Amino acid sequence: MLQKSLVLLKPDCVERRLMGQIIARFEAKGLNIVAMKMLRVTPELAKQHYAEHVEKPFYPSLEKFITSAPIVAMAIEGLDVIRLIRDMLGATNGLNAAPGTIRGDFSSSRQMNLVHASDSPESAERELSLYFDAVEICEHELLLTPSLRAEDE
Ligand code: 3AN
Repeated sequence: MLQKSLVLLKPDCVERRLMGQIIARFEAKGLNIVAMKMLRVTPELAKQHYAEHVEKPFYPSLEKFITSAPIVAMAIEGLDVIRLIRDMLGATNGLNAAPGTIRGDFSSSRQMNLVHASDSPESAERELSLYFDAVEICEHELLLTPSLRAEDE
């Protein structure tokens, strides 16, 4: 099933100059980046994005981190892409993430885990609308799609 996921390259990713390497992994996998922008998350946006965590004791530290430097927001499209990107990221805590995953290869932290990605179709829809207007999504089919998967996949 063709889906879109909201992916954020977090402040640690931008500061550590890992943006290119991580975007390259999504491209190499054959996923389609259909929107991308750099922005600074405001405390208001942080509270909306992390609505499920706002009441938790670690929230102030999480908000301080996510607002500390610019991030890059992307909408990435592909078959089963919500699960697929979560698998590519690995476990939330970089210390537990399997080698070969993005966090497993680049992060040793629970908070500074480099990348966020939507965890369900419902959160993808909610999160995409927080970061992008509908007109900012550049719907296009890659010309090389026939080289990436069969017509019936
Ligand atoms: P993921 O980014 O894998 O979806 P979430 O949504 O569970 O993980 O957590 C988002 C962020 O909230 C984490 N990157 C981390 O900074 C923070 N966080 C989550 N759980 C905890 C916790 N138990 N203690 C401290 N921080 C946490």
